Amino acid sequence: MRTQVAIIGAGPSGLLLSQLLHLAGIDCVVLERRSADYVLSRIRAGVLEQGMVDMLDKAGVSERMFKEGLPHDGVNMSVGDTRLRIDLKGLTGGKTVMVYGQTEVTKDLMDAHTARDAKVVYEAEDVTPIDFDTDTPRVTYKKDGVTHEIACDFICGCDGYHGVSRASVPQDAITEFEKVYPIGWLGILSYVKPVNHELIYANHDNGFALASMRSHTLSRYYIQVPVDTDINAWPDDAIWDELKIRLGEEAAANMETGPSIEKSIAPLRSFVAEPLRFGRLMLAGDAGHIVPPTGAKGLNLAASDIYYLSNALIEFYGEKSMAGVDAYSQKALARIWKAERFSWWMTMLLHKFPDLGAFNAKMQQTDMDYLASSHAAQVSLAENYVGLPF
Ligand code: RFL
Ligand code: PHB
Repeated sequence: MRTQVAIIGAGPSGLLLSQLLHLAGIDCVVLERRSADYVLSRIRAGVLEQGMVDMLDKAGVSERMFKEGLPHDGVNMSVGDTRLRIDLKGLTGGKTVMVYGQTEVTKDLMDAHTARDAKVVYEAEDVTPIDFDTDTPRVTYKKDGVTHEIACDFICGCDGYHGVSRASVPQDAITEFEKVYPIGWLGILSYVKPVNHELIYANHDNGFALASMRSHTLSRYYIQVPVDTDINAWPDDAIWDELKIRLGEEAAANMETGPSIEKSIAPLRSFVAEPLRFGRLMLAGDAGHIVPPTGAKGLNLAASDIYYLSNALIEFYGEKSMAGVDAYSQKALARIWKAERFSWWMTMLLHKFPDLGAFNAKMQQTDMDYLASSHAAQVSLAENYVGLPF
């Protein structure tokens, strides 16, 4: 089999890339290790930047998002005694974010692929990128016990943090930067009315909590827990009780509680691989970098990678030029590092750390007090939260 671009991974990165390349008349095949249902069962991101919303629109998969998504003009934060609403729209000259779940984005992309009978192979085993240091790369995989080989011009590794693409690169060709935090987020999804019409990020003495949502009837909450926490130690009632404590009295009074329909713990990590291109293999999304979820940047960074990468490939096929491909890694990394900085800063501001020490605790409270009193600091937070330009 031959294609122009072989894409490994059918998460949001891989499917968005495949959709944009298809619209530009470029042939591609997507290889996904899991089933479509499994991919859709992973509850992850909920907040989309304007840039990502625009890309989904350009990809022709925005109809349901505009109907069902919730545009948010502001976001709320509380640290110790300091409470603050960040007026995203007012501070950024009119920019907002869209609350629309990653599951829904992925489903819309999958439906668009199904509608055009696109080549997406689910439950592809042993996917292996080969010869990407030559001009004739290949990918092999097994399906139903039969081995297949795809010859292509480029391989795009959109296979997440644990994928095969980054792992296939020789160790001496890649530099990895990492910070692991000793905490995780315990998240629950429940069919209850959101406690507030906008998100609330809170740093309480007991630790971080976040009140988020997927719709007017579906809420998503998180609490900070030690990273090695056994999820069975947190029955639903205990989570609701803790949320009421950490989110404060007003939220507690408004909080509707109910059974969880999903519950999971995600570790917090900052990670960047450099470079993102190895000959004819390019990494995009979580395959190349991870941010802690505090700034809501992971999915949005995946989208900006795909913006640069799809344009580079369209330039290659349209103008027979490698210039865009050559520049991909550097362009993407410049934006990635800024989102890494913002996510790290939000994480350090909003969590309780076991070994923080008295000085750093003072810095945390002072950072928040400064934010509450400085227009410039609020503009900085707002422009990062709605997303820096591509
Ligand atoms: P994904 O979604 O991990 O998809 C990768 C796909 O590749 C497949 N795969 C393979 N396929 C073939 N062969 C192999 N060897 C393979 N290995 C893996 C996988 O099965 C999978 O289907 O990466 P992608 O597409 O780059 O997308 C990245 C986003 O998923 C991620 O950055 C966000 O979810 C991060 N994130 C958030 N991002 C935001 O922008 N806003 C948020 O509000 C936000 N909240 C979150 C988050 C992530 C969280 N968790 C659980 C990590 C909240 C949480 C709790
Ligand atoms: C979510 O709704 O899942 C969510 C929202 C904001 C974040 C992280 C996750 O910063």
